[in-house]
Amino acid sequence: MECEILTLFPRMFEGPLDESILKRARESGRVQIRVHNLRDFTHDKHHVVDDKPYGGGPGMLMKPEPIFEAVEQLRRADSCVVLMTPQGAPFTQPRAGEFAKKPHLIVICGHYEGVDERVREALVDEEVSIGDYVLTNGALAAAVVVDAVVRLLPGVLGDEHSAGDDSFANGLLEGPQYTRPAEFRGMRVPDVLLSGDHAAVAKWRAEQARQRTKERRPDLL
Ligand code: JD8
Repeated sequence: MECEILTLFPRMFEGPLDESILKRARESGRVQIRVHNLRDFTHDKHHVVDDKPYGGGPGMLMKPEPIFEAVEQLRRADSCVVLMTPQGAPFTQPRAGEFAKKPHLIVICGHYEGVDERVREALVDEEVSIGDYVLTNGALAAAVVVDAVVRLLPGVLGDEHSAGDDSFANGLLEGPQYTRPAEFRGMRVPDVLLSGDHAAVAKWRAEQARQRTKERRPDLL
């Protein structure tokens, strides 16, 4: 997969995309992620990317020209153009799976109070939001989307932890998990996990997952 990120704050992506599994995915060539500064797509002397909203109101909007310039320069016939916005459809695991099938993603991070509506009308295929809380801009949201998508690409996760085992992959939360020691400060690991009975372990885990989901996220059942 190839992925272009359009932002006014390219450095906000340096940490998240350069560590751990995403770092290995990039180094192995399974994904190419390029972060572009929208300011580089301006032509005026002061590289202006924002302007006041018509009709008045607080704050500034992103001007359409730099975003159009960037998308028109980067897009191909097979591109999917995604806009991060609080008004977008909820970004969910099924949606991550759909994005993972696209050969080319262009993710536009909004900034300021948002983007000129003509960006949506003319350029954007999908508008998504990562949740019902207010971020200062779309950059961290875009990093979340890219993380969730890249780990689903073939070969990115080793088979030690395949994406099939995840919470949400089966629509349930994961139950409790333990590692050594078998007793820690008087707290024991459940006997079934030490029993070596794989069928009993699977049954226990399924029960625990269901119970935890019922308690914490009944909306998922
Ligand atoms: C894009 C600007 C901030 C939004 C005024 C200042 C996503 N789940 C999410 N929460 N917030 C965002 C998000 C916030 C953004 C932008 C995404 C661009 N802002 C603005 C409107 C109200 N603040 C998001 N995805």
